[in-house]
Amino acid sequence: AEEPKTLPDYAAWKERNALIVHSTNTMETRRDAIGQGVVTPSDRLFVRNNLPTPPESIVADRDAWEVRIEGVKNPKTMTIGELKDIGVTTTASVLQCSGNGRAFFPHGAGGTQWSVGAAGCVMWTGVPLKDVVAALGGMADGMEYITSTGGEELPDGLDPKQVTVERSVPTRALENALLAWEMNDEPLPLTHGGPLRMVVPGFYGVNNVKYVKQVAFTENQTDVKIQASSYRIRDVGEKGSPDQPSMWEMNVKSWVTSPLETGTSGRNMIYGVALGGTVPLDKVEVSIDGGKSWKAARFLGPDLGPFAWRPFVMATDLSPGEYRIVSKATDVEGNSQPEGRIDNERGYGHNGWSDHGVTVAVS
Ligand code: MSS
Repeated sequence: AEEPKTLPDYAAWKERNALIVHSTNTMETRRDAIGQGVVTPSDRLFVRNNLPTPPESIVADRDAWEVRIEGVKNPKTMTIGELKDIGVTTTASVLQCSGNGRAFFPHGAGGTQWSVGAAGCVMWTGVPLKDVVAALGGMADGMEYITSTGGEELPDGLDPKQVTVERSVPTRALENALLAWEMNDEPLPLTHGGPLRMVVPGFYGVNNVKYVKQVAFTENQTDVKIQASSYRIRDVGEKGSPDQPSMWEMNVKSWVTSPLETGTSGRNMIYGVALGGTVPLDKVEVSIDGGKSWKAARFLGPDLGPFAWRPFVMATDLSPGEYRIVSKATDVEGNSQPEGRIDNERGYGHNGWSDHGVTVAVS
């Protein structure tokens, strides 16, 4: 199908030329629009919605938005205004869809055919979730998960269990999680979950629940479909089920952003971005011969912490010819990107360096 010329209304403020529009609910950043900065400009950030976006009216009076906090000693419904009195922090973290890189799976994994652009690095501002928990007397006994519920109105006639966006993450995520009302120094756009969003640094996109209306500490994971059977890693052909790994912490990953197709002989700067998920990065290496030999790249710009991505650059002299340029990131625990992909039914979590490379013709 041909790409629509215009953006859907709820995302009309975005930079059309920076995006590949897959559908009304899915847009990714073009590889050539990722740029060399640490923070992804909001108007270039990808979008992924499982349901129609709520109406603009929910961001009319932001401080009045209510979120129910359950599974603490003193459960309470709180407004954003009240949350703002508890505390505030800013965290840079990568937002990346679980299916980023799905287009590279040869078995035709179902779902949006994301290439590399279902990811961006964002500055989130909000209250640390652990401060909210402390203000409400601490977590209730025996709780193992943080379960966040999205505030979408459900389309008529659909079974809530099938469509509600509700995600559980293990309570180890409490250390860094925040309830965010700002993104990149501006009020959180409705498109990205305004007025309030659960942000779980280092965890895949789906866990960062938008327009969050309830945060519950729970003994078990929610049994809604998006948790129980979707976003589960399993072999090709298998159905999803709760015993399979859920898309929680992101893995170490990188990709080249420039040059992409053609280059001119002589000095070339090879740019890209790398992320470590929840583990800080140690290094990025770049190869111009498809992985036969590697050279260290240099990180660019400030280090905004373990959850941010790091742009990198490597200078190299190229003579006319064709080059397969690939990058490979390694974190401080020694985890490196694998060469290949790990085939799985829905094409999740792809961080193989080979598929993410680019072929550049230099003249
Ligand atoms: N939330 C809500 N509420 N809803 C929906 O749909 N989605 C997910 C997250 N959250 C949702 C939510 C996903 S899936 C993702 S990626 C993300 O989000 C995205 O974001 P943005 O802002 O970009 O749109 Mo995959 O893993």
